[in-house]
Amino acid sequence: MVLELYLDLYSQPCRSVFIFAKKNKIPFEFKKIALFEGEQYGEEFRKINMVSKVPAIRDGDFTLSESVAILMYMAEKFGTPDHWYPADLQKRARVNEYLSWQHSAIRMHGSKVLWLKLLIPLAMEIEVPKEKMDSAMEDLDGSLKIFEEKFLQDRAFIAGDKISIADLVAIVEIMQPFYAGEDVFLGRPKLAAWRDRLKAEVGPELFDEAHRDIMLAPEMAKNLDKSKMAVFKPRIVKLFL
Ligand SMILES: N[C@@H](CCC(=O)N[C@@H](CS)C(=O)NCC(=O)O)C(=O)O
Repeated sequence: MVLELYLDLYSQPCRSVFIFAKKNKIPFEFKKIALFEGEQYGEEFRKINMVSKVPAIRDGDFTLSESVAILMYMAEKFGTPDHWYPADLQKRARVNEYLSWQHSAIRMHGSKVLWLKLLIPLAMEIEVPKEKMDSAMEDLDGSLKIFEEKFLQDRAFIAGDKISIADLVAIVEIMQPFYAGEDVFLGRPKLAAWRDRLKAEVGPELFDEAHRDIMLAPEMAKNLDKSKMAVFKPRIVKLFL
């Protein structure tokens, strides 16, 4: 049975899993879980991931959620080139360090900007107070500064001169506010050069294929059937407003 990947490419952790699997020619079946259609809450998907979140995978009778765990599982199971998740103790620790930090930093701050800038005002039709947006941008700026100064420094990639799963996890999150209309690369030449190196390494076609949905997020947010957001509204308002 081929590996099943349950994904929606609007979701940033799904994009890292998708890019990694495709780049490494891991055979898989793409099982789309349309988040804005609420498909994550269906009984069938709950059997794969009872917390109703993507990405998730099924490998025979084994299921797994959490993008970081999935990336590590695929790297180990399919024996991908060492640089993705290096065996060297300290290089691996460098990758793990970033993966441990990002959840409550770049991930949280980048997706908050997307929700405040696009989905809350356009898809939920709730006005976002300016101070909320300013504060979200301040948090994102702070995380990006740490990313450049601590995690990237003068290296080509997070773990050194080769790309790793940490870089994939980072870029997909950073593209979220970018496609919401915040040019986070402007005035950050180091970050922009890293993005360009990463895109060249992954391959621009694959990079763009993974980002095709989120690239069109502003249009999607405008045209989305507003009733579909009702299921997310209480949680999103509590989290971000
Ligand atoms: N920590 C998880 C986060 C997964 C997650 O939050 N997925 C979101 C999309 S980015 C989701 O499926 N949300 C659906 C929902 O909450 O209804 C990971 O890295 O995989």
